[in-house]
This record gives sequence, structure tokens and C-alpha cells, in this order.
Amino acid sequence: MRAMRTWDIFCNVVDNYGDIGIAWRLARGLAGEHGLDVRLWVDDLRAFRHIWPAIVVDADRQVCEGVTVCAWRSPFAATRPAEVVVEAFGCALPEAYLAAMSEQSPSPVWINLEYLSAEPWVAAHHGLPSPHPRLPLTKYFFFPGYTPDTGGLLVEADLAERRTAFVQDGMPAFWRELGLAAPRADELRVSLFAYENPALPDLLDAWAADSHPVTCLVPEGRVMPQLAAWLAVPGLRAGDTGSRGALQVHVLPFMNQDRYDRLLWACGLNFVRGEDSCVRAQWAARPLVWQAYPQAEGAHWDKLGALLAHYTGGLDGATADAVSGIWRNWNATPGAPGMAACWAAWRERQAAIERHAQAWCGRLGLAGSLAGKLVEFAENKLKWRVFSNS
Ligand code: TRH
Repeated sequence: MRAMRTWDIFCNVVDNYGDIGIAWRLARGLAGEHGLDVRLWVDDLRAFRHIWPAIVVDADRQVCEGVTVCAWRSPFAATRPAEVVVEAFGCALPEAYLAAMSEQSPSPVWINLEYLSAEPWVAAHHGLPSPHPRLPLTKYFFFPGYTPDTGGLLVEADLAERRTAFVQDGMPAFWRELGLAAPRADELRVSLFAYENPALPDLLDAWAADSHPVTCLVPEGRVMPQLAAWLAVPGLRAGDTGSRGALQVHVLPFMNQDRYDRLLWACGLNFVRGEDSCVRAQWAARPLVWQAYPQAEGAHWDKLGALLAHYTGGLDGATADAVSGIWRNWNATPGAPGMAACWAAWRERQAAIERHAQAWCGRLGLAGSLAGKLVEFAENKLKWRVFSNS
């Protein structure tokens, strides 16, 4: 029997939780579903612990969920490179490690995992090689995406099954664990994970003015000061609550990735941000509003437009407008309608949006599983290397 393939994934935490969130999800999938021997090198274990509290922040090496998690320190200690090396989001591998890669024969398969985008250029760039300027190494660009001709999306093989079981039987216990009553029949429960956002006060005003109860669950994070200002309180932390009109606000602790998934499955509408939570909200089969990570010169508006075009394709005009309106307002897209009108339109088309969110999940599967495609990509390159070295 062949020894387990070895993989190294390198992750540099720049800010927020998306980079480590994606690297961790990928590492767990490669080890758990593909039986690979995975090391995950992370330069900020404190940020990692935020999304996975079992992580010990001062351990040089620890095994968690079948993955060997290694502290990426500088200078980088001599290490034999793995057969497949994943550089997450162009994080720049340590020079010593690169030199060691170039001394291996055959040399490792080196893949740069790129950011997710629904933009049409992604498919044409997926898989392209880039030779190293000095060393005899080639890096390949692997682009996640929403269509079969891209690198696909992170998803576990049993996700739909786990979600269905949770929705059927797990919700009452989940609400109890969070210290909340089950939702009333006419109540809309919303989760809110967001960057600071000038549109937030208008959104909260719209919810406060709703004709039915709205409960907003907010994991602790960057919107706390804005939320506190709107509630006219000096500050907020996990466990705090507030209310105005029809709106009840509950601040939740930041939870581990698996529990956050359950929050997305349990809520009737999820506000998400960045990349990973956006995909998880789509897999939740619930309506979502996405806040793209703000970039210079409005580059994120192109990303937003591309995902909106994909997501709303095939919807009737009024429903597509209701989805686009609130997404565009939430992202301060030029010319977006005002929030009160957006919220009224969303409420008006809510039932159709909910049906679409369910159907969308099925269509998402067509893109394929990112971990599965990555393994296939690497295996093809490895086979070719063995062949060309023999
Ligand atoms: O944290 P983010 O804003 O990360 C962003 C994006 O990835 C963006 O593309 C990148 O360029 C920028 O950082 C630097 O949003 P994202 O991607 O949704 O990642 C959040 C992670 O946190 C995700 O894995 C879900 C997880 N999470 C929890 O585990 N528990 C929680 O309570 C919450 C709210 C999130």
C-alpha cells in the first residue's frame, strides 16, 4: 500500500478570519475526507483559536481534527517539504522552505490557492503555471469558483445531510444552547456578521419599523461600536441585548466554525461578509445578504455584481430586484436604492427568495468540491512528474 500523500498548507493571517477560515476548512477536508497527511502552517495561532478554540496558541506542533497544525515562525526551521505545497492567497513561502523544495526530486507540486470570485475571467486563469524566476520550480494558480471550469467551492460530502438533520431535529436544542427561546411563528431571525457599514443604522431602523418581530443575532466583532451607538448604550459584548420597536438584538459570542454553520442553518436570513461565510450562507439554503470585503477603487463592486448576476440568474424580475437592491445598498454600490425601500421589497418577495435559496444550493453543487478538485489537480501533476523522471 502506498504511504499517505503529504501536503503542506501555508497560511499567513493578514486580518480578519477568512484566510485562516478557508485554510482550516481545506486542511480538515483533505485530512478527513481524502485521507491525506496534512500539515497546516499558520503564523497567527491566536486568530486561529478564534474560529477553532481547541487550538493551543503556544504549541509549535499539535494535531487537531487529523491535521498537524504547525506554528509558522521566523526564521523557518529546516523541514522536509511535502509532496504537495499549498500557498494560501500568495502568502509567500519561507525562502528556506522554497530552497528545500527545489532540492527535492521530483519537486513538490506547488499550488497558490487564490481568492474566490464569480467573475467570468476566473475560469480562464484557473490552473495556469508560473515558473519561479530563479529556482527550478513552477507554481500553479488554483482559482475557486462557481462554475465547473473553475476550482469549485469548499464543501463537505455530508454537509446537506447534516444540515437536513439539524433543521429537522436540532434547532430547539441549538436555541437553548444559545440561551434563546425558539422563534415565534411570525418572527424573522437574522444573523449579522459584518464589517463597519454606514448602511447599518438604516437597516436597523427598517427592522425596528417592521410589522412583525425581527430578532438580530450578532456574533461579537467589528460592528459592535456602531450597534452600541444605534442602541444608545456605551458598549456591547456577548450576552448583551437591546430592543427598539419590532427589533430585538442579541450579541452572541464568536463561535467555532461548526457552530457558526448551525447559526446560518437556523436563521431565516443571514448577513455575511468576506468569502468563507458567504459560501457557507449559500450552502445553508437560506436567504443571504453579502458584504464584499471592501477594496480600493470599488474593485469589490465587480465581485458583488458578478455573484449577484450568477445568484439571481433565472429569477423573476421583481425577486431579482429585491435581492439585488438590498445587496447593493449594503455594499454602498453607486445608485443603489434606499434601505427602507430595499427592506420593503425584500419582505414583499421573501417567500420567493426563500424558495430560491433552497434551489440555489442544488445549483452550487455543479461547481464541484474544491478539496476534491485540488487533489485531482495535484495527483495529475504528481503522476506526470514521476513519468517524466523515470
Ligand atoms: O473574516 P472575513 O471578513 O475574511 C475576509 C475575507 O476572507 C476576504 O476575502 C479577505 O480578503 C479578508 O478577510 C482579508 O470573512 P470570511 O471570509 O467570511 O471569514 C470569516 C470566518 O470566520 C469564516 O470561516 C467563518 C468564521 N466564523 C466563525 O468561525 N465563527 C463566528 O462566530 C463567525 C461570525 C465567523
